[in-house]
Amino acid sequence: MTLQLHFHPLSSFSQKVLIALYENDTPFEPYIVKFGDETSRRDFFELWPLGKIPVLKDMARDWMVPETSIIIEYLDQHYPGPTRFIPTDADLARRMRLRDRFFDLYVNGPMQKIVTDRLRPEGGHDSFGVDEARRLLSTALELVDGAMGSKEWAAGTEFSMADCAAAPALWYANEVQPFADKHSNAFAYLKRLMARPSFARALREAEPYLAYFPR
Ligand SMILES: N[C@@H](CCC(=O)N[C@@H](CS)C(=O)NCC(=O)O)C(=O)O
Repeated sequence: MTLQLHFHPLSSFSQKVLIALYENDTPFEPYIVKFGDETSRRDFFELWPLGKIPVLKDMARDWMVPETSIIIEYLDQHYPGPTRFIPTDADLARRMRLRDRFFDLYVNGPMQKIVTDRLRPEGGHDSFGVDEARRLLSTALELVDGAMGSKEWAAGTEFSMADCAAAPALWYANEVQPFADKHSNAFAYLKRLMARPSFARALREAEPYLAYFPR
């Protein structure tokens, strides 16, 4: 098969790319990266020394593509389908990219900080960093709530790359800092994302691994 995705079903950034692939029924060969398995870990670090999943490999074009936003732009350019992820208008595209960055950096980022701190060994916790992450996440959720009162999707009326970023980021954020009561617009947006078949499928596929999520 032309496309290979190196990923893990539980990983929020992997889900961001899975949504893009499932939106357009883009065929790909799945390679699950198991960081706890020495061989799998070594193989993946050989492919991408930074060790961040997911990574897309395009065997037909001989390209290795890391970084979720770059992967989705690559898919949009070389494997387009009915759902387009980048608006054609340059100003709208830039605004959409800002939202994609927002969800990656200010929702997914602090959410990951909170989750990964739970996995640290006794004595290795970073409570200052976690408090800071919680404050950043609260501000970000407040901004999402304000923005989503009048919009269906992050960039307006069309589903885009920013929604691929938002879906797993908000889903996991709601696990670590439930926001249904405080931010009803943001929560209604999360519900719309969860009803989207592409994200519903990614969530279903993550279910068998949820026991590994540190609650
Ligand atoms: N900026 C990267 C972030 C990817 C990322 O942080 N992936 C996490 C999983 S959700 C990861 O690989 N974590 C493993 C680690 O940091 O050791 C992207 O957009 O692809």
